[in-house]
Amino acid sequence: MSMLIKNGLIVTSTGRYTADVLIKDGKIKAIGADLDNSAQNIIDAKGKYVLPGAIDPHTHLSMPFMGTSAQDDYATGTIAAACGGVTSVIDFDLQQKGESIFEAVERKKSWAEGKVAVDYSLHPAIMDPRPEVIDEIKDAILEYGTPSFKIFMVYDFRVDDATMIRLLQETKKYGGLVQVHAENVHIIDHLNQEFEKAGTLSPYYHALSRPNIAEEEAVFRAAKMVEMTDSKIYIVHLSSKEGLARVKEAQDKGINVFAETCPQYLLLDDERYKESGFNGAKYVMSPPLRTKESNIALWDGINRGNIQILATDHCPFDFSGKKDMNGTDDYRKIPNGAPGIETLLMLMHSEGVAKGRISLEKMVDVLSTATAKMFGLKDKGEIRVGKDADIVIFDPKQKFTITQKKLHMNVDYTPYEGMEVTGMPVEVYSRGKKVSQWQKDHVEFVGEKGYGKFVKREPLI
Ligand code: DUC
Ligand code: ZN
Ligand code: ZN
Repeated sequence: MSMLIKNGLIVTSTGRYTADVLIKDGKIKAIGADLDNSAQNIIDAKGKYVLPGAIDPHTHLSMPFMGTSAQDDYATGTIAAACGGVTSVIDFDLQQKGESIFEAVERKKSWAEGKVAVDYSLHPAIMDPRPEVIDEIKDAILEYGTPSFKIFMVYDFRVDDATMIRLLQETKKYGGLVQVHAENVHIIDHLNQEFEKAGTLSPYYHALSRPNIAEEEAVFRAAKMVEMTDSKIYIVHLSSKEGLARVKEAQDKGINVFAETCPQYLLLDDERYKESGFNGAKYVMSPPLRTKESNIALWDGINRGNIQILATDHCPFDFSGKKDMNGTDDYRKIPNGAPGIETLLMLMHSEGVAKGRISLEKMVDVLSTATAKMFGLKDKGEIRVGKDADIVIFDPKQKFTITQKKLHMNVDYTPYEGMEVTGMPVEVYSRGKKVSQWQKDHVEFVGEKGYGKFVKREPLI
């Protein structure tokens, strides 16, 4: 099967140029001017961008959490991904008590089988750090193809600082990476108790219970452990100006601290918790939305290179039935999380590139190229000969008004309802196979459940 994409503007992390792209057997075979027109399928991409598919390295598909489960499974979540121009996901795989890492990886792979519509990998989350599990880190990096490991500094399943140090040392030996959800649990516990005593438990207090300083302190502490072990760490969903300042401070000292942020921390702020009725629950996620000051600081952090990656933290729960299941009188019982996988690329283009906050090349870097490098996806992340043909044909002029009705995520709301975006993915390819297509006023899934493959990642050296 061969395909030729003609006349598109190819965008890389460092530049852009007009050329044709020849695809054979799922790979990019040639890039150049006036390439062989004998391909079976010829697509004219004049006036469009030819982008590498976005990679979302932070999703929680079907994750059991707070008495329920994140609603998108591998089918609905990756169909939504495909429709949004996301052609790879790296999903969190929460180790259960008593499980080995291998068992956790195999369990989650079995959930994906026959369902997953785009390629995927897994980050094991270490939640039961028995000595034999720490010893298994080597095999996870070198054999299972899962070289990055999530840990939480909060929640009941958090790891303590000593475990974190051991994990940093162990991952360093073999080319692994620790990813950390950085919030200080004691600050949060204390404020939860104060708000309980005062009877102030509406959604807005979720944000007040997890102040910027809780993130700042945890980022600082994590960075100190990295300094001590001469290792490296990746801060997931960095949300605050203060947390960013600690990331930058560490980086300026030559400490290997990397960071990711998400569209919600760039585009939304804590005023959302004050929406009428119980609407604020839609934005109950951890860390919470911050102020506009943090939004601005994070855009700056991307442009200065302190934040290397954009991800979604896609973790959807219905507003009716899940968010309000137990939490109408108590923010602590509202399942934490929000949908975002399908809106990642359109928001970053419209709010980022079209509004002049980031360049097109920066967008490609933080959504694809840097992500593939950070996480060892050697065949992904670039429009380059030899790479997988994971390609988004993107129309920078196509308008779309975001509404959950026209999206595919298995949830009853989007935080961006009613927002008009400029620029949409109009054709999306995964290893050369078309998986989604713009049709009149929305994107339709045209791929196949079960087509996606588990991608074994490389050690991260
Ligand atoms: N935060 C969320 O909001 N949801 C999933 C897990 C997390 O850390
Ligand atoms: Zn988290
Ligand atoms: Zn998360």
